[in-house]
Amino acid sequence: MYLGLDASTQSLSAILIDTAQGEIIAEDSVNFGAEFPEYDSPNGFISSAEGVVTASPLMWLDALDLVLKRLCDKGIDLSKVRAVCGAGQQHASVYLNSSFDGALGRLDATRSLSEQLAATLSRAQSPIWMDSSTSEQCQQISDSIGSSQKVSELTGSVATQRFTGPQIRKFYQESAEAYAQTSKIHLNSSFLASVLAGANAPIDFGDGAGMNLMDISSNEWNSQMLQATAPDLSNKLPDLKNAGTYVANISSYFVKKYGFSSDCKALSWTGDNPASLVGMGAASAGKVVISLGTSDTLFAAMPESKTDPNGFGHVFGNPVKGYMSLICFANGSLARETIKEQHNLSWEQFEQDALASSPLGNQGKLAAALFTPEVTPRLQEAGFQTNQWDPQNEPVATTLSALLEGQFSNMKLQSEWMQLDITDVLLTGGASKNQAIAQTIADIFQAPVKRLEVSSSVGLGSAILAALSEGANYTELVESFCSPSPAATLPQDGSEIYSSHLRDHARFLDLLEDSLGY
Ligand code: XUL
Repeated sequence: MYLGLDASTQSLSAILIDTAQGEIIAEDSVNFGAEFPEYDSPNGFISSAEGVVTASPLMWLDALDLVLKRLCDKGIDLSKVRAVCGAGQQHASVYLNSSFDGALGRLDATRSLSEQLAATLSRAQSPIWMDSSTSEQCQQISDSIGSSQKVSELTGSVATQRFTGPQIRKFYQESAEAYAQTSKIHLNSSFLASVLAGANAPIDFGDGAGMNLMDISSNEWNSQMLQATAPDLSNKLPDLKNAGTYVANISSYFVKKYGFSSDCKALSWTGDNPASLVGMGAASAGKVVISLGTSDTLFAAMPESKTDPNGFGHVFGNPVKGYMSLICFANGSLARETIKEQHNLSWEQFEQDALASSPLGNQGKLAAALFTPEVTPRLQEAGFQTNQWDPQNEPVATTLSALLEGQFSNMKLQSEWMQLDITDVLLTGGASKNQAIAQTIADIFQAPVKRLEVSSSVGLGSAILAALSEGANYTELVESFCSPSPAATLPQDGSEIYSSHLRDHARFLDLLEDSLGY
């Protein structure tokens, strides 16, 4: 059996697979906001002034303890787990002092992880991917390297606000002393992998590429980028290795507390999007995935590294082979939820109203949901922006249509640099069950939309990486675990409407960029 963990923005989930039987044995999930009100993070993070968004690494540790306890309480025998792998929300960084290594080796199973590791943090909160407070640092890094184009050539992305390098630079500039006392900077993924292994785990090429620090062609830390970011950084970063690399046998804390075998292997983790690529069976080129989570993302495997000329898209390492392209939209599920709440709708009503809404193209009524600063394209937080129509004077269905068509028209437009030949769209993430969303995507991308049988492609991808580390065959695992459900949502016959709609939407976004761009 193999255990995959998914440490995302709002929850930590576990999935246990049996590769011999081709079966999922158990799944469980711990929601941070619901389980840990003491962290004051109802959606898994704390936003403060000036775009600063952080989360507590101790909350992630409490969730790790709780999700494993829940599996045990369900009667799952964790001694059968041969290897554990995982994936974390990308870009989030954890800052640790010199006591971290020793504390990892002495974890006492009668106490909690958070209690024992609290004193090892040199920074109480972790900046996460939703943070948009580092534009100055991005500019400084680009200037120091020469241009944003050069940064993109070196690292696969222009200097990007939510990426880890600019965050590290800001920490160094604002808290030089705490930075000096930091002996290790982990990502969410490598931090949790280290805790499981009881020793520092490497960062993988998928998550490493989301830092603006890794050379995308050699998969090594790039000395120019490290220098442009902060002093002495090479001594503070873990090694870079492939996801699923053996780190150590699982720490005795987990053996004693949750009954893992002392032979169970703790592996290096990856980021949630690279793991999702694996779990969707899309790690070989040819399939495009849309993941609907706190952020919406679109990604696809890419044999060779190709960068986005507009500077919004990214190239990450693909944990199975080669590269993946990705674009991320910050106004994903939380934006849909905001509109749903504003209109007092249940998700069923949201779905029905949006499905029964006005004709394709929404009669030219366009919108962009900007409930948090958007990263693709870069637009300030400005609420529900429309092309001069007032949602108050329209039926709710018009607003819902404008919301969904706006989100996915933007996604289609911003994915053009990838030059994807889209035959099918594979949908995953919490909102993928929503039929109105699937229909909108099918119409805008003019392609059939398919869903995976399993709900968490990130956890599944991690469990698959664990199985691959023991020599399993990816194609066979994809056949057993990643078959899309037979039913597809087909596009309605609206290709002409949508090509003119997309042109209108592109013009609308240009205007928004003039007034709200940052
Ligand atoms: C990707 C990104 C988000 C996070 C969400 O670049 O920032 O999709 O990975 O967890």
